[in-house]
Amino acid sequence: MQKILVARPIFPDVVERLKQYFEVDWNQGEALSAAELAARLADKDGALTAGEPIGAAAIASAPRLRVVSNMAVGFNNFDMAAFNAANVLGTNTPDVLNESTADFGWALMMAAARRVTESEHWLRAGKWQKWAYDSFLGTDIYGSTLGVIGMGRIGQALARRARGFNMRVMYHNRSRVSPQIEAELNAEYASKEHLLRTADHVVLVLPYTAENHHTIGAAEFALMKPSATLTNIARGGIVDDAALAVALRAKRIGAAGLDVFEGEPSVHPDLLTVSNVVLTPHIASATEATRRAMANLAADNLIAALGEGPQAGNPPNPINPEVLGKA
Ligand code: 8YV
Repeated sequence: MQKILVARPIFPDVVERLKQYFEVDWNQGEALSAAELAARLADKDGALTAGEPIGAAAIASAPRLRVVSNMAVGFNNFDMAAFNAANVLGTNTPDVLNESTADFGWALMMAAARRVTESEHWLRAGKWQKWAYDSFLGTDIYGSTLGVIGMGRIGQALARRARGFNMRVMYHNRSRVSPQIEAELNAEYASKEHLLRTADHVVLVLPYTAENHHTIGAAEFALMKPSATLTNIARGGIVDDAALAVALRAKRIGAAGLDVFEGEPSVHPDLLTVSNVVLTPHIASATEATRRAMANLAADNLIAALGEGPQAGNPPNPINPEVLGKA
């Protein structure tokens, strides 16, 4: 039997499925250090990860390794050059999380714009003595302008929901989406600068790459409307969190909603002391149904890539299909 590592706790029934095909080494404890991960990969043919960094050192420690299946759509934790050099396949879990993640983008954006968590903390602290005309004034969503940066599958799902809020939709992306999709979403392409100047609510849904590290920082906040909100459901590192805390505290922008952070699970301490930001612990895809679908798809990819099961040899979501069959 081939051997696999499941690098972290996931749904036990999905691990049971994997056990039908493989000898499974399941880490049910704390996150593995890089050294522990390398040691546990040494005799493995495949691995299931969910954000664990897999780079040249981890791959070098695993001479038998043929596939690493990430339970996530984002795969910035994989060093794809190292995967390609060693003919290791990477797989991810696109599509199954589009709608839940888009829903959560709206939840964060609306909570930030309408000061939901900030006012709740105030209420819980026993500070609600009377109604006041100027208590927790926020920014309207209905009839406003949505600016989506990153118009991939999740960005499109998010933009599609704007119709019910009678919003103007602008987007910025590496390349324009098709005229059909623009028409369906009623979305206009804009430069990043024009979008930042114009949008009332900016939402980040782009993949993290080395090129877009801190692509939203002090210079970008200076372009935005003072009432605008910024929502990040993409990746930490795209936003300069220290500069964001400064902009929020100075009311340079109105509010922010953040589900992802540079260096998470650590959160920049300055963000923790700013009131006009909603902070959540990377849960945009976290519904029971979606996380199950992601786990099962990650298992499907692993099983198929290692030549087992009904899709043997044809994993549904190869990131670097060019290495298939080479290992
Ligand atoms: C994952 C995500 O839950 O899919 C992604 O890229 O950010 C989340 O849905 C997280 O990355 C853990 O794997």
